[in-house]
Amino acid sequence: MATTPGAAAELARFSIAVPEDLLRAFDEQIKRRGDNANRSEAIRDLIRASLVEDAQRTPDAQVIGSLTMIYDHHTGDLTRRLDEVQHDYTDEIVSTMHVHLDHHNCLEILALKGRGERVYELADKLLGLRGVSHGELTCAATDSSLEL
Ligand code: NI
Repeated sequence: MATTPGAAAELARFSIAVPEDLLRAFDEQIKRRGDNANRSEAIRDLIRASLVEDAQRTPDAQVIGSLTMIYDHHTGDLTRRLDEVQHDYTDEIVSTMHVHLDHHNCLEILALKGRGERVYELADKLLGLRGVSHGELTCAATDSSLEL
């Protein structure tokens, strides 16, 4: 690929390892988005979206939300590590639900309430564990939005 003339920033190149079926599904999604779409642009969009999401965090507010995770419980010592992290956030984790989806996959939903900084830290730690294939933190309200 040629470098973009007049680009605001130098382009850095990196390579990533992705399971083939995941890459195939991603390419199909890119194709649906039109002629100008390509992997690099699609990944840049994902990075920007992730940074925007981070920028919207409210570390000083009390937040109320849920964390959803799907993971393969056979992955290394994942279940022990998930447990270990959660035991450090007993003030923030109000309730948990665990569903055994199939032979491999577990769905776990945590109801969370606490200072944003702690809630985001917990979500980052859990979603960053190897073997957690899907995950999303949803902050439904803050203490001040509850009064609106
Ligand atoms: Ni399970």
